[in-house]
Amino acid sequence: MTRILITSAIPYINGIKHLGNLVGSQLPADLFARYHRARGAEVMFICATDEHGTPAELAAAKAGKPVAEFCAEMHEIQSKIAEGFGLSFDYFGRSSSPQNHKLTQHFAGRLNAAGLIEEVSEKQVYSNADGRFLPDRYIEGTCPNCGYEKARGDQCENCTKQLDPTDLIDPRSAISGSTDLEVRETKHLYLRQSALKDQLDAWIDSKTDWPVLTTSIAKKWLHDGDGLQDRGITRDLDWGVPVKDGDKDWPGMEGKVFYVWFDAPIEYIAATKEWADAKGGDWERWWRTDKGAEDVRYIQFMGKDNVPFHTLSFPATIIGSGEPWKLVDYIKSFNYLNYDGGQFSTSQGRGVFQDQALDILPADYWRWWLLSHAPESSDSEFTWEAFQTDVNKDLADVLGNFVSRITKFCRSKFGETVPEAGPQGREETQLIATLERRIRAYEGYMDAMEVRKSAAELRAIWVAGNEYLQSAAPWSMFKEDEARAATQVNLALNLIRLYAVLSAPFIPTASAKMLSAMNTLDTSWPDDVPAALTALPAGHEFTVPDVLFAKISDEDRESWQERFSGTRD
Ligand code: B3M
Ligand code: ZN
Repeated sequence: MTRILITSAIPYINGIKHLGNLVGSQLPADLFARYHRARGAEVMFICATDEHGTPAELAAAKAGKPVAEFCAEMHEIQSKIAEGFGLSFDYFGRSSSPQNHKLTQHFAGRLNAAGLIEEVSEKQVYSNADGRFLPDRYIEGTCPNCGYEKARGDQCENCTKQLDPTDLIDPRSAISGSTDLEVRETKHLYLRQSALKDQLDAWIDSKTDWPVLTTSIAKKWLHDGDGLQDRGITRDLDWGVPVKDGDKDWPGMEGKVFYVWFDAPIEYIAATKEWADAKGGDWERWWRTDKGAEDVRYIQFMGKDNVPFHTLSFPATIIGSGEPWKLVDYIKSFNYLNYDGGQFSTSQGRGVFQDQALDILPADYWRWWLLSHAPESSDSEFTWEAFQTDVNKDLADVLGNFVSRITKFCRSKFGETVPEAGPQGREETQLIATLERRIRAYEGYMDAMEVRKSAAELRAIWVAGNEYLQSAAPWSMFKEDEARAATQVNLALNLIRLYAVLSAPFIPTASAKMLSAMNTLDTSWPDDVPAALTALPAGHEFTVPDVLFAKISDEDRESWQERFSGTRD
């Protein structure tokens, strides 16, 4: 049996995420996890909250809570929201877990033993007003690479360049805004990524099937300027994984913690151990190539700003450890989703946040729209008009209408029972040929993780059924040839089950409703399309479902547009 390990970038704990975060990692990861499970693969789908670093400290301070308490609460909130969107994680871990502390310290110990850690006495920004060193995100300033004025000390979100705080031009404290900063001496650990440059370069070169968005970002950081730089992996913070050399203390590193981007990807592994500890499974057969993971296919999902860490830094940790850990096989990365002419922004509270989205509409509406507009080849844009138009057309007019029309018609003429099918005519043969071609194309796009093309193909599969119904018109046929109408209805009712199975990765709730209305537990994949269309035999009872998708009215659209035009506090 095929085994597929899927990880989604782990969202920061600092607050509720917007829809852009959802479509850039967790949602497509869920799409493929559900698809591969439906195709019979054994899937391990892992996500977690990213709880360390300055984002967590800053958010906890803003909420007036101790950081550990803030993280525990926010983890619960994010976990409920993920459930609300139907994200089918096998485990939703926490990077602050004891498992991750231990594993992170273990990797640091291995890297040190391999001579890949350097102790560097460096100058760091100290804020006199705040009475502390200001790492990463505690400092804002102008990006030396692109001139963006709100670059953070760890990375410029405009041009994706990884930065060190001292690189910033005109730096200021993100805590107090103070510019009374001075540079002081402090000791830190560096991961000697440069020593692994050739290995990483060859590894990236071997990934000829990766999206260009992924490899071009990796190549840029490998070759631009002076090439791949060593990275500081420790910080002067209280909250985080204490710096240790395996299980031994690290002289001179007392009171320091590992940098959040060092421990966050390790959490993919640690969360699988959290899963094993909580549920009693074997985590090593997913992660250790000496313990069964050599035949696992490992796929990561993330937004483009996370790519440098996943193509270079995390692989450097894995390769540098000298241990047989599983390396990623495929990295699917995404551009940004914009909001109504600007950017979604967590810090500025701009756009629609995940809790608000679920407040106004069921998850499937969002899942369908976001996935069918996934920012794959370029940034894409959410507008309320497009959302209303597409959802009404695809979900209500095409799929919803198909289901409601045929179940109601059958009820009125044959009762809530699948009628007898006679010999098929030319229209049925044509429909089945179209479905076969399109279903194989859909599988091809899903296997290739082409999100938009998969959605377009699924839509076309729905449309084919609607067109068939339109031209077969059993409601007219019934008057002249009842047996022929029965054949058409039999086929169309079977098509509802088929649609439920094919659509479940995109719209799991509606699919479950369709299956339950069709009174079947048969979710088998249509490897053989004609056979799949006889799954519900004559005499099989069903019920007419409630409306699957209500249309979004102009009034609703306008009121949401108004409500989400400003910023959230
Ligand atoms: N938390 C950034 C983000 O949420 C970061 C991802 C970590 S993946 C190991 O976009
Ligand atoms: Zn920049």
